Amino acid sequence: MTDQIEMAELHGQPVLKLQTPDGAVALVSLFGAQVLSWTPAGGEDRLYLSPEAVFDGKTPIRGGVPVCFPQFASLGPLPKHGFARTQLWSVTDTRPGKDFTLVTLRLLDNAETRAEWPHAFAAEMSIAIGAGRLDIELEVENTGDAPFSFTAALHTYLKVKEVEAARIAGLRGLEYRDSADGDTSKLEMNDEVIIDDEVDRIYHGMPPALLVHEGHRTLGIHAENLPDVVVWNPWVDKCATLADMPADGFRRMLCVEAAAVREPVELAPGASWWGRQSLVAM
Ligand code: TA6
Repeated sequence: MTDQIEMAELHGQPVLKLQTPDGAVALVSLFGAQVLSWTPAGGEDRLYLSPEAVFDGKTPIRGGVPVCFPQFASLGPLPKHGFARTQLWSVTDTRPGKDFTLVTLRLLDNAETRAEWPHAFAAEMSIAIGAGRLDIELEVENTGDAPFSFTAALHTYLKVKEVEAARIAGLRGLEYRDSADGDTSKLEMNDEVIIDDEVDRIYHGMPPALLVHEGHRTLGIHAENLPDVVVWNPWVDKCATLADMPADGFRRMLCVEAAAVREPVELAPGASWWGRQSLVAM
């Protein structure tokens, strides 16, 4: 393609390898339009990809940034997290810049998606890396003649050295739905959220500055049009039920996901919507 964007394979599945002139690298799977790896210039991979992830072109890939669309989790009639993560997307644009590299992938409704969700749509994922940042944008257009609604999330698996040492700052004062405690509604009272047990929460409100600290590293998360934040770690027992995670996998990951969940996005015929998540390595 170009020397900044190449087609490659990972475990037999097609991926795009993006590089910037200053040395940032990302891998994007065509299956799911899923970023699998992101290494800022001069840094280490900031995304967790399970060493036991399945690459068979059918099973959702455990790690990176799965795209949940048109349904988040099991909050609706569709299979968990919707079908975007198990569809093959096509590459529609590749843009190598002086200080960025961008690719765009597209998914159109087809017989499989219509069997689950009877709507005409065009979805695009634009993924861009710069020296220290990863920007992911999901755009959805209603190409049919009836309105539809959906929920969505960019289900980001952050890679951590030891999850108990990570601290999430910026959530204080937000109301959240605690899915690990019977979907009860709670208020976050802590300046920093730490993970020392199973956590499965949907925070309502994306703070202007959401930071994940771990040792000397910090990651900034910024989102537009994705007004919720999901925080998930399965901890010991749930992790043991996940066939594609090693027993200690929960210690190496922390999902912090920009999402649109509480208020489904409503799209009239011909209308479109976009939501963006940016990760900035500090
Ligand atoms: O984002 C949190 C969540 O909805 C959790 O409830 C958890 O099950 C996770 O997603 C992973 O889902 P998956 O279908 O990929 O195993």
